[in-house]
Amino acid sequence: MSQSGLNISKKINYNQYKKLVIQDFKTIVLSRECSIIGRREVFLGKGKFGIFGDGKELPQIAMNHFFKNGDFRSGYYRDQTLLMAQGILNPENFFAALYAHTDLDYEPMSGGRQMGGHFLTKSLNEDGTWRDLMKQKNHSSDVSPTASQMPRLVGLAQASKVYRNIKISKSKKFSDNGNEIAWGTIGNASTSEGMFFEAINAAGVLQIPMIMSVWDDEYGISVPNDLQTTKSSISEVLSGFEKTSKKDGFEIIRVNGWDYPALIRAYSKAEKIARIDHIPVIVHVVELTQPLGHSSSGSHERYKSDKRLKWENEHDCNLKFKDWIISNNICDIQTLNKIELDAIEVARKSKLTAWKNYQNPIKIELERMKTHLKNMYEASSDSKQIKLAISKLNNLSVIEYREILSIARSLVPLISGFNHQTKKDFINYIKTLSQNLQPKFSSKLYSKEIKSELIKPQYSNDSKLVDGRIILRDNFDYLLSKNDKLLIFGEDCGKIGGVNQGLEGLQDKYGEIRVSDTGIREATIIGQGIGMALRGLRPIAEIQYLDYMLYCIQILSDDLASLSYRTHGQQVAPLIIRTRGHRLEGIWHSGSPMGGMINLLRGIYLLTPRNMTVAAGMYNSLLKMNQPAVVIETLNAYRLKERVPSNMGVFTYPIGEIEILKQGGDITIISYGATLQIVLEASNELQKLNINAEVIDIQSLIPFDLSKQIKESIKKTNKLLIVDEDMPGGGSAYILQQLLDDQNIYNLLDSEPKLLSAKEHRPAYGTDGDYFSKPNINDVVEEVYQLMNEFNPEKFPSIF
Ligand SMILES: Cc1ncc(C[n+]2csc(CCOP(=O)(O)OP(=O)(O)O)c2C)c(N)n1
Ligand SMILES: [Mg+2]
Repeated sequence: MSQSGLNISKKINYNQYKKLVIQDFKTIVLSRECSIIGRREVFLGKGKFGIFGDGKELPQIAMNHFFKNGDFRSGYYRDQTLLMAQGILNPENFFAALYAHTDLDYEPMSGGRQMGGHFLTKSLNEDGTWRDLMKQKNHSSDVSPTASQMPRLVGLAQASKVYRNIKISKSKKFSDNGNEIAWGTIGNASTSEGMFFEAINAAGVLQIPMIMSVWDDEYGISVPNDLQTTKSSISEVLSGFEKTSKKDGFEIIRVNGWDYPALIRAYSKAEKIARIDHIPVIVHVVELTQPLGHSSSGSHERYKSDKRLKWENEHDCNLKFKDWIISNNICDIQTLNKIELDAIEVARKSKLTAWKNYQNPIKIELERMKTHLKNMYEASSDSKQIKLAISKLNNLSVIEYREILSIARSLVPLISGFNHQTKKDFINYIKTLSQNLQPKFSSKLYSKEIKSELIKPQYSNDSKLVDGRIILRDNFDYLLSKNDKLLIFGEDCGKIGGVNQGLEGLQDKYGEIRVSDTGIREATIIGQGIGMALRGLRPIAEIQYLDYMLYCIQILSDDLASLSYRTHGQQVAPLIIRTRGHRLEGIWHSGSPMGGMINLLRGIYLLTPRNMTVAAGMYNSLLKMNQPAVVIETLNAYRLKERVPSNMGVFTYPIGEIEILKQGGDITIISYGATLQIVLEASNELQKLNINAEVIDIQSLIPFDLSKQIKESIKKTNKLLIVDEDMPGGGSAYILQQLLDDQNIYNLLDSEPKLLSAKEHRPAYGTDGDYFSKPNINDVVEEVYQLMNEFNPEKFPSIF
């Protein structure tokens, strides 16, 4: 049927149509009421910050009619109406998020970890197995940094193309022949970000089913469109991406955000094109407003003219929808007014219930704490401080765990002289409460751990010595043959099989979907990986060189690294990032920005295999887990000779375990990646000087030495040198911190722990540039010798 353009997939009669329109009206007014009350709650101090979907309700309710089970959204903080329409977010959940309720039963999006307006749906069951994503509408977990939803959107849409074009076993939970759409939403101003343009270009090249809606309210906080976008119009700017009869591209639709029938027509058209033909679509939704301003911080009256504010009042999409319903005789004004009043009541009650649910467990702890204090007060002769603490607890204006614990913990040192069973109970209570609460804020940084095992590479008597890259290639070949969900892609990965030939011939063997070339666009290469991993595939995304990780470090950090944590483990993207690094030549080709990666990528494993057999073993281990990881292959090892294992694809290296490469009793030298070769050579030199060094390959920076084996070595040698080609205070500082904090090595050392790293600048070009920029054999030998000299000058007299 086509009532005023409403053209949803099922045929319906006029009465059903009217019902549907009225239901839409109910949803948008309820959503609006939640925003209004939410903003007030923040002003009352009950929430820290509020950002809401007011002014964007109508396009979302229209979009909802075409959003099917199996589809995915990758959007931003304005999308509450869509989730409400889909029954995924109710007003109580909405307010629970505003209060940061830590219980997932009440705040199912992130258990209070994300600020409100950041949504998701569960992709995993409690036991870590996949839910049936085809039986639900899916929302990939929102992030705050503007446009960071874009890279992942490309991957979510690309997954449909993969599922349509190749046969994949056990894929029923993820796709029905690739008919799923990835729905993107973004604010007009956020389209100024580079990632937006990168993602649009990638989607146009890939021709994938993505519908990109731009909610255009003409502002990005206070900055108007003429300062954001050329020609002040993103659809005009993007017109070069439009498809023609001869060339693939985007369908571009422009529509007013207050015009319900036009919106329905726009999304109906967009859906068909994207779902059936896999043509990407941009829907530029213009003439939207922000009735409550950008967020709870500040008001838009500060930067919008009276004329603009008047225009916004008149073009409020909810108001225009109401007018349209009345003028088309779909419903009378009294009924609509009643719906609005009911919405206010529902929102108000939901707010009260959500607040009560949030406060109840805290109040229980408050009472328990008071009881402990009371018991101590009664047992103590000098009880002034306890009395003061009780009075503070009695007079709290806000009841939160912080206040309760902080008052109690501040009291502890003040009553150090008081010894009584009641005090022991009090201290135990503080400990138990803290232990119970901490995981609510700190758990699930990493995916559920599956302990990896060591299946040693086996070698036949006649096993050949080959270039390391052959081992990688043959291992990938085996993996691709056994795991039909595995895809490998990146710059130069397809046709030529990788810049170091680790994928040689594999595109010919497995086709252009499974082993593919991409454009030079690191952020969306990662986005392809994240999105496809969220839809059940096993992507390996290649970043050509370690130095270029900087181009995608933001998305790795903000999206992938935080995914398990921010979703409370309800979503995972087991993406493997393959890259190569250490010790090439020059400023942009031999950096080892490990410190930066270690600090920015917590949540992602960071692995540094010293050769290609270890690298292959790590890939084999990772593919058994659900944990994202970066594997840095050692650049100068592709052409070093390694023996060919007979159990290719099967052998594994345990993740987070060190390997002792040389036994010794005088000093422990630890390193990883390319510097290991230098350390090994240096240890041979040291042997000639009667110094027997134990050389340890860390192999895995995150996680770090899970079995705490380095400590055992230091117990024996009592001396430590860390060799790292990162800058001073980078990777080496992290390694020492791990050893001090987690392995308690301080008391085991007979002398100061030494850190040998590169110079502070990026490495200079050429052989001499390398020698003078990064630690070399002489540096290692001299550093160790000096340490031995300080320890035993008689045996090791000064050499300088
Ligand atoms: C990378 C980054 N820079 C700045 C911000 C702060 N910020 C949050 S929202 C916003 C404006 C976004 O405007 P727009 O994309 O038009 O969306 P709207 O809020 O108007 O719906 C800004 C600057 C951010 N979240 N991320
Ligand atoms: Mg805007």
